[in-house]
Parts: sequence; C-alpha cells; structure tokens
Amino acid sequence: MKTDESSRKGALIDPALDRESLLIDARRELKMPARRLFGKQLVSLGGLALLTGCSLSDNKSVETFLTRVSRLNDTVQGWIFDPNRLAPTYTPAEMTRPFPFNAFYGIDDVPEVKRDDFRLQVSGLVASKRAWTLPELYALPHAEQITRHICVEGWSAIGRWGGTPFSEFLKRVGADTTAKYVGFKCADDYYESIDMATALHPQTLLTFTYDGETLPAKYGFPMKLRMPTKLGYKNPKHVMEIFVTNTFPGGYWVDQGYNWFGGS
Ligand SMILES: Nc1nc2c(c(=O)[nH]1)N[C@H]1C(S)=C(S)[C@@H](COP(=O)(O)O)O[C@H]1N2
Ligand SMILES: [Mo]
Repeated sequence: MKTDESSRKGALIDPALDRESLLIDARRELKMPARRLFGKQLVSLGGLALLTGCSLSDNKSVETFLTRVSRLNDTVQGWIFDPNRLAPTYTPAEMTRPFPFNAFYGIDDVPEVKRDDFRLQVSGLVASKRAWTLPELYALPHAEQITRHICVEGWSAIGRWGGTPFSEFLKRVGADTTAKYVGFKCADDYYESIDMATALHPQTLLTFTYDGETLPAKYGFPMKLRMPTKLGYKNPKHVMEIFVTNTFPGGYWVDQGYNWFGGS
C-alpha cells in the first residue's frame, strides 16, 4: 500500500468508494495511539463515520471524513486523557470568544429552566435522596477551570467553568462510589452516563457558572457537568437529575452508536 497523499486522493475519486481500502487508510490515519480512543474494540468504518459525523455517501463527505479522522489523530488524542491524569488548563487570554453553542437542536429551542422552582433530584445508590435548590448548590465549595471542550463534529474551544468538584457533591449525598455509573437526566430529553472513575476525577466539576457569570441557558442553565477528560457530548447540560447505579444507563448519542467511554 502506498501511503502518500496522491495515492490516497486517487483512491477517493474511484466512484466505487472501496470501503475496505478506505478503512485501511482511516486506520493508518489513526495510527497506534489514537486507537486508544476506541478502547480495545476494532475501529469500524461505521464507528469512525459516527465519531466524525460524516455520512460517507459521496467523495466530498469521504474527504471530510479522512480530514476529520486525521484531525482526531493529530489533536484529539493530545487533548483527551487517561482518567488518572490531569487535562491541560489554559490562561484567560487563550479562551475562545464567543464560546460555541451546540445541542441536538438549534439555539432557539434551548430549554428555559426556571430558577426558583428548580430542584436537582438525586436518586439511586445514594444515602440522601433529597432534592437540592440552587442556593444550596451554590453554597458548595467552589473551583474554576479553563479547559478545552472537544466536539466530535470537528471543533474544539477553550472555556472557563466554575462549580463544585463532582467528587465533593457525591460525598455530600453519600453516593456509593463503588457503583459503576453516574447517570444524568436533562431538561431537554438529553441523557448521559459516566464511569465512576471519571465522576471522581479532580477536574470533573458540577458547574453553575461560565466565565464568572451564572451559566447562561445556551450553555446549560442551571448546571452542566464539565469533564475535560471527555468529549463534548459526554458533558450534559441542563442537568435535572443525577443518579448512581450499577445498571448501564447509556446516553443520547451512545444509544445511536457513539463510543460510550468518549475519552481516552
Ligand atoms: N442537555 C444537553 N447537553 C448536551 C448536549 C445537548 O444537546 N443537550 N449536547 C452535547 C454536545 S454534542 C456538546 S458539543 C456540548 C455543547 O456545549 P456548549 O453549548 O456549552 O458548547 O453539550 C453537550 N451536552
Ligand atoms: Mo458535541
């Protein structure tokens, strides 16, 4: 197999779009370390297509696909981390302005969660299932982070979030930290779940602010779980309920074929 750019481009103009040779190209683009993104699973063309958000239906989308796969290799693997290691942090000057909005719907359909009636529900394997008001949550120990958010749609941005270390919150509710998962239900039908190691990671924050201000609706008011060790879709916005469980809860995108771990 030739590896130079021209031979790859040549393959792309073949109308047959030989899926097998494309897969070989894509695997080469990924090289060894980035395969860790997909765990020990064999990287499948379908999985890569989902991860990169490309349809592979014509030559142009195949080109975009290879560019995105290669971008994953070049950059994402440097930004996604081992759950025991710390993600890089940045200075205020490095923040992306304006920080992008993204959801499975447009900005006009962002849910408006009412501040006064809001109660965060806590359920599952926890000692205290009582609901929390926003003032109670705001009174928890506060931490700030400036980290990079990486979206599989092909963008990344540096933002500043403030909130309480999630491990601290789990401690306060008496969570069974030997349980496997923490699940999240959101105001907009989104849902997610993460592994307990990530839930306890020191940079996993239950955030209430963005750049020093109350988290705006578009970025997930009243709260967003922020994990710089995970891809963007793993970071739920508009969190309404948090539960601890040993039953795999899945997630909005995961249930459509995305990789569940969504990190290193
Ligand atoms: N509730 C909810 N959370 C969500 C999403 C969503 O559609 N609904 N989209 C996810 C995706 S794919 C991304 S990239 C980020 C975008 O967050 P931002 O709007 O703060 O950039 O939110 C994630 N969390
Ligand atoms: Mo995303």
